[in-house]
Amino acid sequence: MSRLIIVSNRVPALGDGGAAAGGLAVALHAALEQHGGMWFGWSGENSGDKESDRLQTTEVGNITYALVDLTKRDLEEYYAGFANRALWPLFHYRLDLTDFSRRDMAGYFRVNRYFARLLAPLIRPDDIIWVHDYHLIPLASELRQMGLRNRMGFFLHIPWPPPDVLFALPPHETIVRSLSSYDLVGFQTEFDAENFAACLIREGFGSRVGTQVFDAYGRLFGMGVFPIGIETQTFAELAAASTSDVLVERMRHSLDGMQLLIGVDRLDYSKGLGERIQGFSRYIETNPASRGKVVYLQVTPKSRSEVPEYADMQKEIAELAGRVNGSLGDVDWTPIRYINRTVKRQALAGLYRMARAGLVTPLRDGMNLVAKEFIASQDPEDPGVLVLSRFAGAARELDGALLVNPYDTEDIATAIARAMNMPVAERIERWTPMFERIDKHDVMAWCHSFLEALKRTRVMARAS
Ligand code: ADQ
Repeated sequence: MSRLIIVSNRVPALGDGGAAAGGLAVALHAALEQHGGMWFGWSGENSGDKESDRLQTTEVGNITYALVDLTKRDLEEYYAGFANRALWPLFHYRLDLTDFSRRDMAGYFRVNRYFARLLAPLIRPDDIIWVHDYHLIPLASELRQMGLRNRMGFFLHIPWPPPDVLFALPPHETIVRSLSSYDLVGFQTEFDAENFAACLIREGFGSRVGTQVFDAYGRLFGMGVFPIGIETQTFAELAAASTSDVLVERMRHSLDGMQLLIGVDRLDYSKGLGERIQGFSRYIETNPASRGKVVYLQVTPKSRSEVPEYADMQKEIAELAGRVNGSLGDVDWTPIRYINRTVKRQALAGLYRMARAGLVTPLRDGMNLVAKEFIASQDPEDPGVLVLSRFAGAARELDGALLVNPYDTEDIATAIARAMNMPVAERIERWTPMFERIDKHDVMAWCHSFLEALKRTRVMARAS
């Protein structure tokens, strides 16, 4: 069997099967164990001004971890710069937040070339290479220029924008051309795949030569839709066993019979936190009977604090939650509990299960795993209701959720009211098919289907 080479910007902690890093890491570890192979990426270390070509390799069973440090400049330009201040906002349709620095752009391509230079000598001719996410789009074209002919796949975890948004990015053609160097490019939803095809075709960069096959820049390559899943059974089991968790017990005790609404998101402008808090506030204003009866818990670890937009938002959201509590709360009732910390998976599963409603209202999201984790964690006899943004990839699959427009405060408020008053029979009817779906299409199935498609793609591309 061919070895599998996984390349991602961050590599999860070694040797724990990825358990600490969540479902995606667990699934990729399982695939690596099955094939044998290597996980290559940034070590997470900043080497300051010191450039080094030193690879840190560790063997754990049949998996090699190959990590590289990046310099302060590399991190500023490649990671905090082009990846997180140009590609991330633009791919989430936020042209207003996109920074088109040419210096960062050059750094992004330079670091991809550097990764390729270190990776290429480690690759054997029949290895299969699977590259993850927007940080590493140019990797395959760099490897091809170094003469590698391996099967290479790419999966984009975030949305792909429509042509008019993408074309605002100065190097948009280089980005599209880079993707044509892969044999298979995978997206989360049909919408993303359609947007990508439209970008390719509208500017004449390439043409469709089969339902899922494109001809561009002298290469045939496949495209596919692979909605990512979670470890559904693990979450369901953790949730069912969570009554013994200390944090979950403390939460239950503190609720003292009040109903819980929950939101769990990294602190990121794509997650729609401000709009969600406004929607909750509107719900309380328009449903006076809910005062003193409900609590909204928002668990939000800080992320990417080195990017200025994130530091600003940190302040904005904390102030907004404080203002709503100040104007709506009472001496014995704080409507919003806003906490900036990570929570262990068992506790998270228990909190999801305790909640009458899960609020997942991103302005734009590739998939959104929290939506699926919330569904997986529910009590089948008394499930909570998912209030879900129509602009999350998960909305394509979770059709028993109450779908909302996350920009519309009234819509969020109305959906919360509906969720809080929904009879148990309707909750079960909505929840059951959603659970069955995410159980069948879990993260292991996702990983398997991408790899199977990647193994088939070249044969298909040649034949068409
Ligand atoms: P993210 O933008 O990080 O992922 P999401 O899919 O919601 O978004 O995943 C977040 C993960 O972090 C979840 O597993 C969640 O449980 C965890 N998490 C969040 N807050 C936490 C907290 N306070 N404590 C502990 N854990 C917490 C990107 C894309 C998504 C896509 C994923 C996977 O932006 O659209 O779904 O990749 O492809």
